[in-house]
Amino acid sequence: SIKACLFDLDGVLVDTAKYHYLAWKRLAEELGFEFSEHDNERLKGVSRMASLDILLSIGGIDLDKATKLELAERKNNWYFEMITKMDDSEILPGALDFLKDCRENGLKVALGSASKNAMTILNNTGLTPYFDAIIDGTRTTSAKPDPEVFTLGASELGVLPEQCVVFEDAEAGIEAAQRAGMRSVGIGSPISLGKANLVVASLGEMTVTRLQEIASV
Ligand code: B16
Ligand code: MG
Repeated sequence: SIKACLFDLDGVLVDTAKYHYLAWKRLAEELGFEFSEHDNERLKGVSRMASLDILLSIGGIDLDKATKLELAERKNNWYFEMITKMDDSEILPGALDFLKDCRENGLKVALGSASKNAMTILNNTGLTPYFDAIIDGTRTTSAKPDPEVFTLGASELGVLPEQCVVFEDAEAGIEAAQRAGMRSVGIGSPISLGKANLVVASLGEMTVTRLQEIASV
């Protein structure tokens, strides 16, 4: 049976994509090109430096490593300024209730995020106490679709991969779950997340009962 739930952060528990977008857009404008919300979809779930590479390819700009590190840091400073103002009103619909439901039913809960800013976001939204383990971008060396973030989460919780369900909004995250040998629930559209065991529009559609149903497939 299912013993643990592993949650992605951006797009599953909170919507920080809008802040990432504003900060990347500002950087693009300073570099002299437009960056649309449609372009921003390509950055979801992707690490900071990989995101910058995608952004620069959209602008047709080639830069050396040192300049790229400097630009990534500037983007992050703008982003950080925005997330320090976050509060619990920015938790996505159904997320808090489902986290509580998990804990009340004795399930272990972990975070599996690519973000190096995860702790700031969890603390500002008051979500930190809901987690038994927190694996974020400061603790991993390989990005999703590599399974590292989830494998580490399961081992820290003391559960087996087949006892875990991963909640993800990004295709790369669903692939990471599969490579880790875990079941997955996609949050968003069945078109892009079709490989998940179940796809829901938001965590508002999830219950622990529904979770155990996934375990039988
Ligand atoms: P940072 P997740 C990801 O969070 C975001 O979806 C992605 O857009 C971002 O580039 C990445 O974190 C790194 O974030 O710059 O804060 O380290 O979806 O894995 O929770
Ligand atoms: Mg995400």
